[in-house]
Amino acid sequence: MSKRIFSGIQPTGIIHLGNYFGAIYNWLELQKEYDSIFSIVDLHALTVHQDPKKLNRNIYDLAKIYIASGLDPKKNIVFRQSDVKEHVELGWFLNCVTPIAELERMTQYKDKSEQHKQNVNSGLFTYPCLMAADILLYDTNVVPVGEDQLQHVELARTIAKKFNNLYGDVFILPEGKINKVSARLKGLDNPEKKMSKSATSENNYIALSDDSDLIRKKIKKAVTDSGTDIKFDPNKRPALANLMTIYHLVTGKEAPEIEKEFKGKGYGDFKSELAERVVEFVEPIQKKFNSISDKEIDSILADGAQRAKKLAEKKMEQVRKVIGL
Ligand code: AQP
Repeated sequence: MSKRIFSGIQPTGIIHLGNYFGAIYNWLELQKEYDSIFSIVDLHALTVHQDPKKLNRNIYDLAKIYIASGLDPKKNIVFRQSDVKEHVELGWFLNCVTPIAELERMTQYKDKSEQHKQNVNSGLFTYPCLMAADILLYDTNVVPVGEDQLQHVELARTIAKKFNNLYGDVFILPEGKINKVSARLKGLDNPEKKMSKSATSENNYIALSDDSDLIRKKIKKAVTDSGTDIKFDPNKRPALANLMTIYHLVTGKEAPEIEKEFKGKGYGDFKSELAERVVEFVEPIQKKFNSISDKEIDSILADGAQRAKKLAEKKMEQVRKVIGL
């Protein structure tokens, strides 16, 4: 039996290059080898207030991005988290075995409660239990994520161990998997921090939906370090290294080749070229995105939900039984 992967993205409106290269890009390779489940994790999105109409639209758009990027909804399960109620049920059971101290250690909780001071809700705090449920519900072996989510996957593993110790061998212990090159793309306006959709300025990220002019504008505005030549040095020149990583991801060229290509040239030339390569990279995805109808998405998500539910129901029967319910 091939091993299983599970991963998801929140439908919060923007999918940036960090999400794409940290997650989807890796899924495209992994789907060839693994039994794969890709979710639109809409329940997670609710930890920050969402406009209901926009949320609904964002769910469709994220599904379109999955398909436009090349995920195969026939071979894999592509579904919406809220269509399978077992996630919430298992999430509750896992809440009841997860020590508060473990949740308090989560850096994302610390960061987000700082960012959303007016809405530090308990969902934000227990988010990792729901994420553990997403993963454990499907006997997942491997969870491909960006670096920021690795801590949550490790916690899912800890929770699974804790549950197994209490109730017997119910859950497979999942492992996180990151792509070292793209696990943490940095903000274009701040190379000290990850590229983030909740950044205060939209110049922080390039969204997959950005048009060519906006991409050019954002890359032109991207901060650079001191120095003028094009040299890959993440420690001394993190901003340039981040831009060179993006160049590598969209062209496949390695750093020495990029350095050679821009020998004798400066930041301006490099940035113009990078902008064109990024535009070229996102255009086919945007084209495919625009060709997919909401009706097609309805049918993909209905099929995915049915297949995911089958697996989830079976697992939950086992879980309820060992718990004594
Ligand atoms: N900057 C990043 N570089 C590489 N991977 C990243 N991911 C997120 N940011 C980067 C990965 O994208 C996947 C989906 O993430 P999510 O929808 O759960 O959102 P997130 O992790 O909370 O990060 P975002 O998208 O930037 O949102 P905010 O601003 O809310 O933190 C995950 O695999 C994630 O690791």
